[in-house]
Amino acid sequence: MRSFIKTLLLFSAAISIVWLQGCKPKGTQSAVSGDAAAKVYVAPGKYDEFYNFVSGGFSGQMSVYGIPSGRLLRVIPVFSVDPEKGYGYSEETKSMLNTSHGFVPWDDLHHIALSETDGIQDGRWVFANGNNTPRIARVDLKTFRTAEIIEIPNSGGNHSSPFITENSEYVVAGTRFSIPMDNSNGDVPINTYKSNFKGTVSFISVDKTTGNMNIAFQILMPGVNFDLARAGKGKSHGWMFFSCYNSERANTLLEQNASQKDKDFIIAVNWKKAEEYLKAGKGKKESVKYAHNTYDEKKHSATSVIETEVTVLDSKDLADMVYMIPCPKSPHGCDTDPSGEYIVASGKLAATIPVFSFTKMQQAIASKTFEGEYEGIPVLKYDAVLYGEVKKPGLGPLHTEFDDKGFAYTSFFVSSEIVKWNVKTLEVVDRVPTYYSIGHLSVPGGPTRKPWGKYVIAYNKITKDRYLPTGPELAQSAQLYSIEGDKMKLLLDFPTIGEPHYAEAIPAELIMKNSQKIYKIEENQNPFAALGDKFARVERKGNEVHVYMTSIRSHFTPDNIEGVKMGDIVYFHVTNLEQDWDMPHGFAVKGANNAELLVMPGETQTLAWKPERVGIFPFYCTDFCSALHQEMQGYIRVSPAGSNVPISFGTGKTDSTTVAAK
Ligand code: RUQ
Ligand code: CUA
Repeated sequence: MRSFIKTLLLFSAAISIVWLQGCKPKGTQSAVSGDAAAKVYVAPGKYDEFYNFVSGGFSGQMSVYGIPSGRLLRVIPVFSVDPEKGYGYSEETKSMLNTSHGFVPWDDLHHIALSETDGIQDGRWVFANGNNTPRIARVDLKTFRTAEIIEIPNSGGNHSSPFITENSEYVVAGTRFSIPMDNSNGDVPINTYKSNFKGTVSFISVDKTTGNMNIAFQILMPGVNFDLARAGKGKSHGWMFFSCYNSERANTLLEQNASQKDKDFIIAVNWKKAEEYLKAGKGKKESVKYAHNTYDEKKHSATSVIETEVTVLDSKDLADMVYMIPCPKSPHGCDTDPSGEYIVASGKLAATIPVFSFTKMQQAIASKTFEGEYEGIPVLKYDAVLYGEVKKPGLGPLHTEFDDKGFAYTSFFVSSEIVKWNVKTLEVVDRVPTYYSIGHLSVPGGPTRKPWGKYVIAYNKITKDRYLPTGPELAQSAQLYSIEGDKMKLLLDFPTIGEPHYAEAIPAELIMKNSQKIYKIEENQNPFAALGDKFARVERKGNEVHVYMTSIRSHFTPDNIEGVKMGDIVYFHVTNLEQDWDMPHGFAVKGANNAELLVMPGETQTLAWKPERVGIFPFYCTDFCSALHQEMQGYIRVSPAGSNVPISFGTGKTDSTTVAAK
């Protein structure tokens, strides 16, 4: 995608020069009609109709917007540390970012998948991929917090991920880079790519009740690059469709070398068949290493386990499990329509959009209408599977979403537009410009069996002149269009966090009713909790000093602490005793090489601090919690190593029980 993007950026640079010379798409301003403001206006105190979960790209986070207002509601830390929330900094959350490579505090989050039941969004979880160090995360939509992260072995660049099946049986991940398998000798010349490098697609099961993920199996694939995917639905439930590029299997200058062939592939995987093979013991257990991190909502802490085995099914040995469909020029998006009959492949360098038919694919498989084999996998005849082509739709098609009225919406990077077409007749019925260079797009419920329709949102790669300039880097931008009428209508621009890729939108009522307000103090099982002021204390264990601290409006207990010495590590275990919605307390101490804690009502979080000098160190609450928030503060005294200051602590003690250091 990178080098492709580069090529396209050259294109679009040329296009933007044209713009600068006065050929700006017509109506940059006038594209917005008179009633647009009323359509996106959500009065103060009123709620938006949809939540929009937007990937943060290289920010590694996910952000949540209200639609139609475009108001930012929350940034959920997923793969990157977040000092604002203490995520990845508190002792309880550090393990969430553990991997087989150790602590990895950043990633590149591209795709969002909301959980589904019967092919309809159910509002329970949202999944996201870590592109760089292959991982999938699950965010719990009761708390809007990352609940689990699983690393994916035998993978490099987890781009084709995560894509969810109709009943959330699996979240599925395809490797972008083919690589030597983890259990092989990876120390091989790069130019032995064709013999040593392989691809995999991973099926990660999702527990129906808890949402817990497990790698059920991987399928070993030829060494191509997997780009995107979609699950079948309805009649095609049980199948997964992946787009791939680099069928040339080039290992250098892919920009040219992976664009040699006229066609790459959509790879169709019959995962029900794969399940049969798995049951029949056809999988091979391979030793690998990957981290599996889960956050316990009762203990308020994460644990990381390193798993050591994965079951692999080989696509070339197991018949009737994997088929390839030729697809013009470097397909990117691969999307299935709400009925599950049509598979839309967007070849980013192609001039048409091929639409494949699931029924025809089944017939072609039954009649063995193959045009050959690719690495031992049958290749179906293009014409035998093709339903039809959308002719001259635009330049650089990337992704397609669907509405509830039989229309598809495809994003075009190079020609900067959204094109609406009829899924049955393949006729283009409308097009609107985007500002500028759209990547993904999202219709509420667009990837499911039941799109909610109403809007399409564009996530653009380039912003240029849309907002006040902010130096060399500009906010990337989303644009909201109404799709209620025959014509798409631009309603609103709103800036986004990081670089948005895919996003999903869901009716707010499916999530808000389940939203958690507090952590119940009586359910707090954090081993370091102090469940009341009377349990607040300071204990020394060798060179560790454990401060069991409570916070409630507007003081800490204890707020005066002495007896810490140089060489000690101090653990502040802060329990927020509040049981009111929206009443977090923060905690920060001067000089900490760390971040703050932001502790939710009823929760316990721990900050580790290694003082690096002798003296008095103030600490305070960082979250404005009451009129006396500024009074919510305290001191901790650090004495030289070997001094005889005993541990002492208190709140509201004015007569000193402590002694001066000698
Ligand atoms: S990709 S702009 Cu990383 Cu989803 Cu298509
Ligand atoms: Cu607690 Cu401010």
